[in-house]
Formats: sequence, structure tokens, C-alpha cells
Amino acid sequence: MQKEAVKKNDRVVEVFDLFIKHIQSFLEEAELNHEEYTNFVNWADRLGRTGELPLFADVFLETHVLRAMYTEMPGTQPSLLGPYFIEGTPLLKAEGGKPIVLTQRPNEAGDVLYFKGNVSNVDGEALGNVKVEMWHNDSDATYSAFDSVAPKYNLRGHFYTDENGNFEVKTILPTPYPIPTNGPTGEFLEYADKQPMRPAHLHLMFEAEGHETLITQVFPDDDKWLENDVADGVRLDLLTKFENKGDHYEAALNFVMRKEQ
Ligand code: MBD
Ligand code: FE
Repeated sequence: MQKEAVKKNDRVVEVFDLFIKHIQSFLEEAELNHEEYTNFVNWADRLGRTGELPLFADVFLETHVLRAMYTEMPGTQPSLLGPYFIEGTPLLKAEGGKPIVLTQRPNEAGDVLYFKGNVSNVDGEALGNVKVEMWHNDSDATYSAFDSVAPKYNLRGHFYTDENGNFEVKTILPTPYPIPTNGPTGEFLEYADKQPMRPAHLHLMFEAEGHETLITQVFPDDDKWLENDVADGVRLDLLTKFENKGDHYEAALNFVMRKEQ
């Protein structure tokens, strides 16, 4: 078999050199000894073998990538994609003048939530036909396709904004979420004395031609975990009131997309 030629990647060289430079000064400052280093390698090995590497990375690192990229930019702040996004969700359409219903089981437990919004861009233009991907957890705080017994696409789906950039979807309230504590990530939480909770949140991803894909989350503005989200995904412009209307809740938020560079 012929080996394919592998090209040197300048970005890899640049990033690896930076990584080593900072790791060296980190190791000097932390005064890590060899036993601690071995403990770390064994723990990281378990993290990989248990499939928790994406969880750990998205909880403890992703927020810093986003802050470095986006804090000073106009438009809606992105938030964490997280480890629970999956492709291939059902296309949802409004039927008979009723709102779009996010994929759910018959008699899905939880309080009904109507969530609506508008999508525009940084120039103030309304964006019709934007693909909106939405996913969130259920009343047991579990995500379909991961830690839930529900069908694969439960509480997941995608739909399109109307010609004025508006959408409305019927779902249930998301639930504050404890990240898994029974594996290496939980082991780390215990040693680091950190709590495992994320505030309740809706995951949303917006894709529009000529625009940067916006991956973000929406949080109820009265959630008790907003100030100590284990994953540090809360941003002020992503909070909104989840209003109790008696037999259902209503929430709304508008989203502003950046143009593609
Ligand atoms: C989640 O539900 C989540 O959204 C993130 C970012 C990390 C862990 C669990
Ligand atoms: Fe989540």
C-alpha cells in the first residue's frame, strides 16, 4: 500500500508551538510532580475510554473559545454547542394554523412552553427561511440519544423562519441539568469541589445563507443556577422571561446573525 503524502500544516505548527510554550510555564508555576502527571494521564485515558472527553471539553473549555472569539462582536452572543447535539433531526412544519410542535412522546411530561422569536442580521434585515435547529432536555433532565429512554429525536427538530424572520414552536419547559457525575468528569468535580448543575436551557442553531451560523442557548431569567452554571454558558442577552400563563408557559427572544466574512 502506498502511503499518502502528508502535508505540513502551518496552523498546527503555530498552535502546537503556542501550546507547548504555555504548558511549559504552566508546569513551572503549578510545580507538578511526576506522580501528579501520571495521575493526570491515567485520568485523561479514562475520560477518553468512557466517551466523556466531549463532555469535559464542552463543560470546561468551550466557553473560553467562545469568549475569545466573540465577546466584542455585534449580534447575538453564541453559547455552547455542548456534547448533546445530533444530526438528522426531523423537519417540523406548522399544520392547520397551529404552531410547530417539537418532536415529543404522546403525553410528554412537563409544562407546555410556547417559544417564539425573530431572526434578523446586524444590518437590521429580517431573515426569512432561516434553518432553526432546536434541542433540549426533558422533565427528567435527560437528553434523547444520550442519557434518556426516549426515542432518538425526542425534543429535537428543525424548522424554518417565515418571510418576516419569525418562528413559534410548542414544546415543554427544559429542566436544570446535572452533568453526569458517575465517571471521570464527576470524579474531577468532586476533587475540585464544583457542583454539576447547568441552568435550564434551550439549544438553538441558526443557519442562513451569507451569514455565520449562530449556535446559542436561551435561559429562563429566574433560574437558580444562572450564576454558577458549571459550564459557564450563560450570557446576559440570552436570558428571557418564561412567563407562567396558567396552563402553559410563554417565552420569546430575538436573534441577530452576523454576516459571513
Ligand atoms: C449540556 O446540556 C450542555 O448544554 C453543555 C454545554 C455541557 C453539558 C451538558
Ligand atoms: Fe444542554
